[in-house]
Amino acid sequence: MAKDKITSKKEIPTNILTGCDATQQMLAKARQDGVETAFDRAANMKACPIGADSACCKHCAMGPCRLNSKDPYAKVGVCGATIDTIMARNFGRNVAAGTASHTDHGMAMLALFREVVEGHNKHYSIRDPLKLERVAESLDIEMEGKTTEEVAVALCDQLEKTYTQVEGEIPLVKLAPKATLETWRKHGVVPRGAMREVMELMNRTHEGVDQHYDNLVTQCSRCALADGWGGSMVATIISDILFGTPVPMAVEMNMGVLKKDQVNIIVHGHEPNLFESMIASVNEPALIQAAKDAGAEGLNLVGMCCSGAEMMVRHGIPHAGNFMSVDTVLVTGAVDAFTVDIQCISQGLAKVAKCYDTPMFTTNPRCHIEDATHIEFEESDPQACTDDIVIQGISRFKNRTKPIEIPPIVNTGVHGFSQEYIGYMLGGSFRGSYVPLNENIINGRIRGVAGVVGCNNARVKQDWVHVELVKELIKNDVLVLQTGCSQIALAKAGLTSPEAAVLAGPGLAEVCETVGMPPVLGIGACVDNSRILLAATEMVKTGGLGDSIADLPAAGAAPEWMSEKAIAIGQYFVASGVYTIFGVTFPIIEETKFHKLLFGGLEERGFGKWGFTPDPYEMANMMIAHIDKKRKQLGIDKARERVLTDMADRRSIDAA
Ligand code: SF4
Ligand code: MSK
Repeated sequence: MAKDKITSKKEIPTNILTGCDATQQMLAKARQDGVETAFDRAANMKACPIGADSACCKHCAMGPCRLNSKDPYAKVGVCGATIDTIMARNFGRNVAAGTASHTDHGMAMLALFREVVEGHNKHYSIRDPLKLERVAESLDIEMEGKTTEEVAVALCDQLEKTYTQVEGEIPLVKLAPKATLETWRKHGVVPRGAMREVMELMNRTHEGVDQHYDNLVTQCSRCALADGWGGSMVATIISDILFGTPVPMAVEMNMGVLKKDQVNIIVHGHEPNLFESMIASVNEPALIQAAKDAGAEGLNLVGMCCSGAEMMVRHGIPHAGNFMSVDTVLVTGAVDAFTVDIQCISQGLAKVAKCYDTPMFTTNPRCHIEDATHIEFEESDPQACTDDIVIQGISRFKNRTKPIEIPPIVNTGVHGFSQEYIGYMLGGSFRGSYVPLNENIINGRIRGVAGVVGCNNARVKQDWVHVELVKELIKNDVLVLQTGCSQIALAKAGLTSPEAAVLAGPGLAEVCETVGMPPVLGIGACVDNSRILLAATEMVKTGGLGDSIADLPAAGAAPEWMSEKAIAIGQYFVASGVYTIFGVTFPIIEETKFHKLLFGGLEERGFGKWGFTPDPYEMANMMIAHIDKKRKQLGIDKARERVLTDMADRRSIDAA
């Protein structure tokens, strides 16, 4: 199902490669400078069609075996593996890798949390004790007579089971709607612990172990749920408790946030603790003075990708761009220190950084890159690393040799709609409630809810699929929740500001204008997709929209996905009951048994299902048709008479 758009060896016009104006300008400069980017490599290296169909197995040394014939059932691997087994095993390894990435991130956050709450690390503290209490209460942790620290230690013990437990159910699944949990129990997919699920999936995808695609998909679901309702959810919870739960704030976005007369420091990756420390470093008076002594106006800290997404929703730190803009931001010549931690740090960045004399720093023991300087980030002395990087950035500023060109584009959006804040925003600041959201869905002003998330991919026009899809959805009164690089695409297109309500359909626009919110709600990084699961859970628990997540008039999409984490996320949304559509390509052959299971069979069992199309308009139609199907099943397909809700009505809804 591969749909490569960029396959020519010719120099492709930059406006075909990206919908981001700043990236276009910098791509043109890169070409003048003779610097190669990921866009060039994608144009000159066609994706392997056999791999794109997932028709290749290299799980043992009798292969690699390629089942590339017109009839996928005409051949089997040397061991006899069928196309369904091979595709399911490949898919399973994607799910295992994606789950491992999120859970390793979450486990690192939990280890820091334990150090803090046990008093061994004084550099961090609990910034959101209310969130701590809320989560502890939801997990039935006894709080009576306990200090905040004692509750935190008890919570830490509970959450650790998410990773290390070998039997039983991970703790956070009890937050899911009862009917959703019952579906999981019925089909044996409630995760025990993430380590166990990843380990078992890796074993079962080994040569000669699990050779039934259906049984493999069951373990894919169990493993992915250990990510969505486990590793990822814990990472978000701990980040909120330690660094604060996001609330909406205006954020500047795009490459114009770089400043020619300042020392520009970029942080790119995924873990918030490095970035938090960098914030402390750029606010050190001695370092600010050092920057001024070097002739700079000051220190300018800027985020990219998901590190940036976390920091803009907590601190309003400016954001320079998403995954496919990271090469080109270096082409500005304005980046004085380029700092990374883990995930989505492409190796090619080191070469581009070198071309512009930008020092690139890796900081995490899990991610070293040849040609980058490694300065290990130690949580026991965090600023040792980040101060050093700032000092080296100042030195690069002082000795700048390359001409600087910064695209003069800055967009402003409002981001930081955590699932808690959505309740406060719609239901009142004293007692958050999803009742008004549900009411507006039931009365038809809001047709349904869509999660549009995920990456950029060098094989499609950057940002274009995200933006066109979301425009179609909001035009049809679908409220859109966003994470990761997708929300950055929409922010650059100006759709995360309240003024974008004019692009929404009349019902959604009315709600947005009443509340003062954008029709597109940016809620965090890609690891924060668990916030969407919890928002969906709140909608179910609030009532009137069915008993399980699968009943909701909702759908999800990752229109420009590229990473294995995206596959894990997609599978945990599908297993949670959500119709989830991917763009670009999907590693599967249509009309095989494995395809029929993923794209239909799972839904018949009470889960969600997968969908695929590279076309944003078709994707919107598929999502809206699904939302309408769910509205019909719920009996809310006939638009209700629209009645303005006054305060008395609001109080009676709240009291219900
Ligand atoms: Fe080929 Fe089977 Fe080995 Fe895969 S496991 S490479 S299909 S022989
Ligand atoms: S950074 S996983 S490209 S969203 Fe999270 Fe962006 Fe996708 Fe990486």
